[in-house]
Amino acid sequence: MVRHYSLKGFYELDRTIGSGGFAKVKLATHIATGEKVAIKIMQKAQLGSDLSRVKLELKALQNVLHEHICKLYQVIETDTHFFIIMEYCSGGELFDHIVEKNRLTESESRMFFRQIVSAVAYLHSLGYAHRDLKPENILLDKHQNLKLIDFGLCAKPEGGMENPLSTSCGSPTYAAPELVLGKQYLGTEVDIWAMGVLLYTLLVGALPFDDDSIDGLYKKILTGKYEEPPFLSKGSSSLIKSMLQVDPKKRITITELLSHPWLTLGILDPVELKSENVKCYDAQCVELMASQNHVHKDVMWNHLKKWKYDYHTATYLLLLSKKNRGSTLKLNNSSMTIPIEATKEISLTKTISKNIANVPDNFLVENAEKESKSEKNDIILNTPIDKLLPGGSSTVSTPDKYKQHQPNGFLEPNKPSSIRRPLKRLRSPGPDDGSPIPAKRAPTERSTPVNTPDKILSNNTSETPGSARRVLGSIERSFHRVVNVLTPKKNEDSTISRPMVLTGKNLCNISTTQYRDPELVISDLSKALEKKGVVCKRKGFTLRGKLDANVIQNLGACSFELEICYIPNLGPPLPKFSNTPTKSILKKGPLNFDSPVQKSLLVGDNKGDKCDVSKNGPPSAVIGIRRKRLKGDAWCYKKVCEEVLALTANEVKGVTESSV
Ligand code: 6BB
Repeated sequence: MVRHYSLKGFYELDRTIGSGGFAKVKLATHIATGEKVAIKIMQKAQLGSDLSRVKLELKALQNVLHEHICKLYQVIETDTHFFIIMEYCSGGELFDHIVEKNRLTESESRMFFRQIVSAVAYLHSLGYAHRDLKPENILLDKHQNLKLIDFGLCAKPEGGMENPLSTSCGSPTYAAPELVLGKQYLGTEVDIWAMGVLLYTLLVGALPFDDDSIDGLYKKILTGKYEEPPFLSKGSSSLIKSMLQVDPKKRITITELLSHPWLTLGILDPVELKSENVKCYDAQCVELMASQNHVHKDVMWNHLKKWKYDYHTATYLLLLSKKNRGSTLKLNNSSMTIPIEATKEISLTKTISKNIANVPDNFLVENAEKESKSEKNDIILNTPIDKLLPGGSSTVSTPDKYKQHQPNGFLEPNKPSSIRRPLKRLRSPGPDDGSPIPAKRAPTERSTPVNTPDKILSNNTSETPGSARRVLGSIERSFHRVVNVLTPKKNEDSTISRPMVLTGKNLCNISTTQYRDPELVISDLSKALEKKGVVCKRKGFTLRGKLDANVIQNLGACSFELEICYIPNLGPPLPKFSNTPTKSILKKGPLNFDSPVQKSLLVGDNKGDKCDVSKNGPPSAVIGIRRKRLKGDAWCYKKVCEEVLALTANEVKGVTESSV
């Protein structure tokens, strides 16, 4: 475990709560206030051309303040790392929430969608287009408030939102037709289209446009035709239709959206786009901080009002949020304080180009988890926003070496992307849109004929899974939340002789089985997967599998983990072939959670215990299979797992019947 020197005394690092490509997101405690925060940690050496994306995100985050946009607290840059300290959203991804519920009701969708519209309208009013709106980029806090994240693809067109952009970017499944065609487009209009896709996924639990190949997907997007399930109300289907207009000029505008009848139904008020009022003077918070720092309150405020996004900014913003919640305000004396006068201001750009290297190397590495490049020479930089990018411009040209034309007209980097998942984020550099990032690699896909629309709503589950079109195939979007808590320590892996017992709120992304012998589960699972060409590595009671691109349909590569575990306290052991799932996410479809093998899917959050038991497990324990996505696009991965588990279920089911 790496202990980052620059965080020492300021933040207490906890487990990893998310990771994606170049960033690792850790849960941490802000020591002065005791508040939980999320710290996005990036190693500069791994950023490559994505460095400009990080800067773009930082610049945007320092400019925005809205209750439904994940708040930035502090930016720490060292010569090797970026640490971006942000609001902790304990509810995790909206995607997981949809997965958990299969699809949301009209009123819950409305409640969520109003928040999304409010945040996006606010961004548009500041001249930003998000350009990567999708449920994976929307998190939930503990009060069911949505928080938009990931501003790495946002654009602030010079001259305002009326100016067209030309960088094709974002996730293909949420891409508007004009993006697919590689035309110039308006940021506002593509965001509205993506919101249409988003609303559809909330209400239907599936994507409106989906295909196993990119070509097929694009063809569907260009027709603008999607299935309208009968359960959609008139209001919601007409709202979706108004957003999913192929002709961007016929698409509903953000202003019209704010007061759309479906969004105001039962609420009456139009959606508000006002920003949060937290950049104001709060006497109680300023005085508390002044006394902690032994300075006059005016000195304290003079420093705070510069909004340097240093530790003081973080403390102030966190105190304000505590105050808004009605908590007592106090500061922990044991936390590190930074002398206000001594706060350094060093330009990010200068730091990067000069690569400061003369600071003592005093970070600690505690065995295991060694990072490829150590965080040496830490220095906390308090970077004023106007110094983040030269001339304050967000336009950075893309190096030619990353430009590579794709058949679909998008541009992609030459290098394989370790950052993005398959079928994600296609970008082409444009001269005018403030997007510095070259397009991400889309999988090279065979062209497949466009199928007739998938029968997502049909009861026919016999063939290719209608449910593969469902959002809610349940496959472990949320597993990363619990990985550090639940996974046995590394040194236990090879010697572990029995599965772990998962209890309390750890019961997340788990399918229960009818098996009594964990050894049999793991060996049957591994045999079944092997038959399908998925070779798994076994470590203790965990199988780690990797799917190469195109093993299943035309899907991209992804990797996953399946861990055999005991689940106690579920009452008596399940009767043979019992058919009463505790909480089934997949109600139909190939995963067949109603089968004896994968009977129920339990969803919880990431707190709780995990402990060893005697070889046979607790008396009433059920053996479960916990699933975890390691890499891969959410949708793509879900499909892969549905396919894998559907096949596996059948295989293992046979064995189960003869072995239990
Ligand atoms: C953030 C977060 C904040 O996460 C992988 C990438 C804040 C994440 C979080 C969570 C799960 C459980 C509890 C809390 C700012 N930028 C990025 C952030 C990125 C990850 C989201 C999940 N997918 N809280 N959490 F993600």
